[in-house]
Amino acid sequence: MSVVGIDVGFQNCYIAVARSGGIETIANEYSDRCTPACISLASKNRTIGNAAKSQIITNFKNTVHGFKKFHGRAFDDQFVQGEKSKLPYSLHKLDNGSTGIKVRYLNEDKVFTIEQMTAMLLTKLKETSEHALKKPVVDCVISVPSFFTDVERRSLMDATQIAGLNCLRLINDTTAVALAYGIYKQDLPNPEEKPRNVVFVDIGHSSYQVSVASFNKGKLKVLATAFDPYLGGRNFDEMLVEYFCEDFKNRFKLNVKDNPRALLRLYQECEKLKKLMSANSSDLPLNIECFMNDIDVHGKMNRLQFEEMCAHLLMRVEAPLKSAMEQSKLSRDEIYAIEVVGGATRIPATKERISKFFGKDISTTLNADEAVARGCALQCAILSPAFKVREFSITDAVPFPITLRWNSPTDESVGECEVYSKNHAAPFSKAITFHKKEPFDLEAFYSSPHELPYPDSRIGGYYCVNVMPQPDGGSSKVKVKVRVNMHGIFSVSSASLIEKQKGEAEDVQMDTEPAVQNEGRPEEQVGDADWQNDGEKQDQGASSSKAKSKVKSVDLPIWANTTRQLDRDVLNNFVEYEKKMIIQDKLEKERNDAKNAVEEYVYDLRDKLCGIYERYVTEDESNRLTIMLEDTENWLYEEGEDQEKEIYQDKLSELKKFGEPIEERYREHEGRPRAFDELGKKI
Ligand code: ATP
Ligand code: K
Ligand code: MG
Repeated sequence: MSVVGIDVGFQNCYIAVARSGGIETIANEYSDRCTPACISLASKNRTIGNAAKSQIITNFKNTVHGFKKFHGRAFDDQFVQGEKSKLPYSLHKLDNGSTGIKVRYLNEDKVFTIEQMTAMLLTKLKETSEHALKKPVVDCVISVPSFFTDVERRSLMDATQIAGLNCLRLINDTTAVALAYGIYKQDLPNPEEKPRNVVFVDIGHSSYQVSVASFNKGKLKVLATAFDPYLGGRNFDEMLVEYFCEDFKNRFKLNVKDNPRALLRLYQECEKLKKLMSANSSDLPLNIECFMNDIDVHGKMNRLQFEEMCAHLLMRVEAPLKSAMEQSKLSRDEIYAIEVVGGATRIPATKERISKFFGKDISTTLNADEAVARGCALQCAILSPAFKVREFSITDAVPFPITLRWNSPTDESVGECEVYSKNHAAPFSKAITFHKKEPFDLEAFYSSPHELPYPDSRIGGYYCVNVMPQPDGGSSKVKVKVRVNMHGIFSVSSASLIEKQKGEAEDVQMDTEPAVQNEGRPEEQVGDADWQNDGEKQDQGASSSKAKSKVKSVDLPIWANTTRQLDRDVLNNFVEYEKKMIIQDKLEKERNDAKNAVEEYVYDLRDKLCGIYERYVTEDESNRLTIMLEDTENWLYEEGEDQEKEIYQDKLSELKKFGEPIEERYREHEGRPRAFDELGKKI
């Protein structure tokens, strides 16, 4: 099994793998450890990552980026609508109401779902890791913002399936960072000692997350999480862009916002300027040649100006820190360290704000870009039976409280109960006992919609069927198991009818007050009603197993209806389509490689004809070949520009028929003394 951790960022993705030497962040084919979350669709193929990023301006309508937070969101969602006007590509409302992305692909208009877009990105990251590990990659752990709700997580899980990955765990960004921080620490307090409390801060391109975690030897527990899902580096870029749009309007009479290409260029330049300002407080120039209408523009900015301009953004740094600390019930002097990661924490003013809040220096002992991916790989290694890693238990926290509501069609007894409070340990299973004479409905939802960064608080509906009265006409005891699994996804995982055994005391529990007990046993899986690809084996953080009382239990089916999850058939179609696109990309790459091979051969042979081969060709031969090479070169720019792979291969063999005999003559001659040398050395 493969041990791979993937940080799927809004802007930047990183991969870490476990190799014999330990956890290693790997580079892609551009020797870059960062793969941009960017996909460019074209008439013959798609390009993903670095190559796609370079198409953002040239192919802006079909180059897709900044879509991570559309997962699980309806097209009419306020957030989606707000983003839509800022995107260079088009969004499209899908039949089921969710958000689609409309592009030109293979010379056709095509709408992809968000799951498909992320799957494309994952395909690329999968290939990069396969290349590094030199073996197929299926199992992995993927990071997710801690504030992602059930629907968003399910949507991301669908994407992993489309890409052919088996995601063992969706791990919260800050939890991955905490793991990367803690697992190698030799000096953590013993289990019976006071834990070490550390605050983790991750400010990325699109969002800001905070968590407080406590560490003892061999374990970490997330005490609290807080976030500003809409604050990240891109907000700072936007401020700069706004400023320069205004500036260029005044000084150059340019309407930048009317020109998508110019606007995209301005975004790129402003991001560069922002980064430069992190290292330099003096006036810095912003110059763009041939910006719009053949006009070169120039402007300047310094850090102080920038900070004033972004004061309202910087003010937002405090709230999540305050919230996380309040939830954790710790005082500031009980905090051992504040560890910051994520690109936007490099803005000096964000760091200052964090440091000021705690009244102490912040630590940057972790790699700001790679810590999330490394944490993911470590979690994958822990879950992998094939990989030895020190024992380390991770208890995460439920970010939003979850309530379960129930009712029966006829007896109209409605009741509800908060099954997971805020910051409840996760993953975690619970059992709830009902006394029912007939099938009943369960409905799960987030208890406090006002604090949810998502417009819909519903999680799912579940119908518990085959419930009948006892032979004596009394209520049956139905035990329903619910859980928040390894991915942070809620489910009603099973239901069973507990048949009363003789002598057992009559249970007096009321329907409206179900017994909620904590279960420490591993969960069995419900048939096809439930989430299929669940890597969870055993919940952590649960108490020890309870002694089983002497009862007979009969499994009951549950019909689950989870909001806005992809239909199995649709998902399978997407899996097939992704495979097709992978093949298409491969064929296109081979075709291009074949074309490049012809071109390279032409240049190489031409060079050598007047160089090292000169002594081995007659003048006649050389002239004939030179003409041939020139013809081929012209052909490549004309009718040969866009041909099938085989045509290029034929062209190359045709040239080689003439080129190779010369090469052989040359080798034979040049090779003789060398072979002799080598032989000489051996003796
Ligand atoms: P998210 O976590 O929101 O999904 P991400 O993981 O892709 O996004 P990161 O890679 O952590 O985001 O951070 C990218 C952001 O950090 C960008 O806005 C980038 O401009 C910013 N950034 C990177 N380096 C610097 C720097 N030296 N100074 C200021 N900002 C920087
Ligand atoms: K990242
Ligand atoms: Mg990130």
